[in-house]
Amino acid sequence: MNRYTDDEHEQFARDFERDGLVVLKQHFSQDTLHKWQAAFRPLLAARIANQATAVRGENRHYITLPFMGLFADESIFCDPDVLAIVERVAGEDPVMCQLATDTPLKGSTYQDIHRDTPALFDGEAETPSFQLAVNFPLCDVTPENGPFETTLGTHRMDKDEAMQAYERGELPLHSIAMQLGDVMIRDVRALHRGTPNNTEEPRPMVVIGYSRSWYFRPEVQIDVPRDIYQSLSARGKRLLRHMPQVEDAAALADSENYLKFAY
Ligand SMILES: O=C(O)CCC(=O)C(=O)O
Repeated sequence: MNRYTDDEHEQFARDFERDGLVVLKQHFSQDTLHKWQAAFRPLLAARIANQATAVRGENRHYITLPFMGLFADESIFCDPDVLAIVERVAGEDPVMCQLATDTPLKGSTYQDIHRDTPALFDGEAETPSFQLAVNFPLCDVTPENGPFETTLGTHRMDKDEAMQAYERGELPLHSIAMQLGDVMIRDVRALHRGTPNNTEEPRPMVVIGYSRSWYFRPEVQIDVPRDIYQSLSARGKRLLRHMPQVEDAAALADSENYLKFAY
């Protein structure tokens, strides 16, 4: 059920157009996220032990989540408010192409400022959004455990111009503190970086990627077990329509193949 009205969705979309992101406070069930957190902990440990993560910097791991069990949760990836805002900024009938986590650990460092995707057309920065990340943490995010830092409004700027403005000190970085349950929707073209986690506890941040209906990102995918696909709602099936289907959950990869992140 929607938490927000159409007018409020419109307001979020306007804020998104200006800033390149919006945060929905206390949107997802903390109870559900505590379960994700408990399920993620052994997955993180196993992937690190097997060196089966994409390393995104010192002590910083990107891990695709298996699309099964509690991670294949329509209350999360089909959330009607999130999708209403996604559709307002990136067009109707989007596709879902990514379900993963970014986790800085103690000893992580500042990332270089980057974007997660190149411009759609060379030399044409001023295009509407085509690739969004929906982020939500599996813990509270504080100044101590590595908050995401981002510029505002650079999603609609030429990358070189944005970088030069940043280097001239004209574009401040905003540190996004979040509580468990908060959800951020962002355009991945905004200049941003990960920051150090100075605590003993990992700081997992889930990322769900939604693209414009016709946009294909070969560098990411979600392997969807066929029986799980069959059990989804019409909306869930439609979002995952371009994702490969695998015979069963045992066939889900336990290695990481997403390696090129920064543009
Ligand atoms: O996890 C974060 O805070 C940001 C990570 C990030 O931007 C990246 O790895 O590309």
